[in-house]
Amino acid sequence: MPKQNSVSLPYSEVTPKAAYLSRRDLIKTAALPLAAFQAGAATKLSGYKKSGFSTSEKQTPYNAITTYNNYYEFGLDKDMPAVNARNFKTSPWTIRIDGEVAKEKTIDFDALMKLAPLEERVYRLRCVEGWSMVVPWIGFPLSALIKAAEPASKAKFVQFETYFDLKQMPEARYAGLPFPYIEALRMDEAMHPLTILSAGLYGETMPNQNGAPVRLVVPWKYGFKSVKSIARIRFTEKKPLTTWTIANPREYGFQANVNPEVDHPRWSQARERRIGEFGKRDTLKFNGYADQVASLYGGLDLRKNY
Ligand SMILES: Nc1nc2c(c(=O)[nH]1)N[C@H]1C(S)=C(S)[C@@H](COP(=O)(O)O)O[C@H]1N2
Ligand SMILES: [Mo]
Repeated sequence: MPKQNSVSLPYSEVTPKAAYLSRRDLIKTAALPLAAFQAGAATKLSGYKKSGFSTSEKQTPYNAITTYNNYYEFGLDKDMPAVNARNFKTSPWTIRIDGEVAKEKTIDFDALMKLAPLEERVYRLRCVEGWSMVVPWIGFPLSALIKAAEPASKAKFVQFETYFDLKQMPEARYAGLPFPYIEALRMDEAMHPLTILSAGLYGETMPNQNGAPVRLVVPWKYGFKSVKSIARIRFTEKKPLTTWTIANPREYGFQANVNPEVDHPRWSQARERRIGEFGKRDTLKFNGYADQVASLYGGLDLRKNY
């Protein structure tokens, strides 16, 4: 759907041969119900294992996760995406992979889901607006896709682009943002084992309002980095632009690491409200993932690089 003229390559063409062969057994045991992903409406997923990277904190109820959303292409209010994205067409789906890669290609959703076994990762998600959730995502490390994409040694950044169609997303007109929505990570952030592509939550395929059919999740960064409904992944040598730095560079930096010590210019980032709970709790540096990710930012002044 994203690009009419795109050609879907078979799985074997987007995966280095050795990796393909060694992964075959994994895929057998993963037993993915691929047909489930094509159904459109939320469908049960099975065959995924629980990841040790998960938090044991209380999970935010499904109903809250799926009705309190930021997805500006589908409206500005938190309850609008659930309504306006109801008929969003997410099948068939392809992702274009281009830029500094051995060979530019288009991968379709089924092939993407075969790159690695699915895992459940329960992560905290914190928005720069000051609310947070605990979400049981289903996905796999983005690194699996990056390896399959065979980036050139020149590639230092990965840029993500959301699918955009004004016909399906008429509310986008009022968002005051340039679309398609774009975000980017440094290559080392993108390769980090906590960074995942997610195709579902709470044991079901991804609801449209949460970024169906597949979205990024980077748990130590503010929510806006976690781009939804990915249509394109581009490898670049130079630091790419991002939607929020184009819209307001003073308020939304490229790094966007969750950091209670660095305020947003108009409000504090020290505390947060967990959706569905009363009162506020302290925000943790790197959203509580400092042990795993702080070393990525050694020597970087996080006040300047926010
Ligand atoms: N395409 C797209 N992706 C997006 C957004 C958006 O408006 N458009 N909002 C971001 C913001 S600000 C947040 S906080 C998270 C919210 O994810 P959730 O609705 O699944 O909680 O999605 C991010 N990804
Ligand atoms: Mo956000």
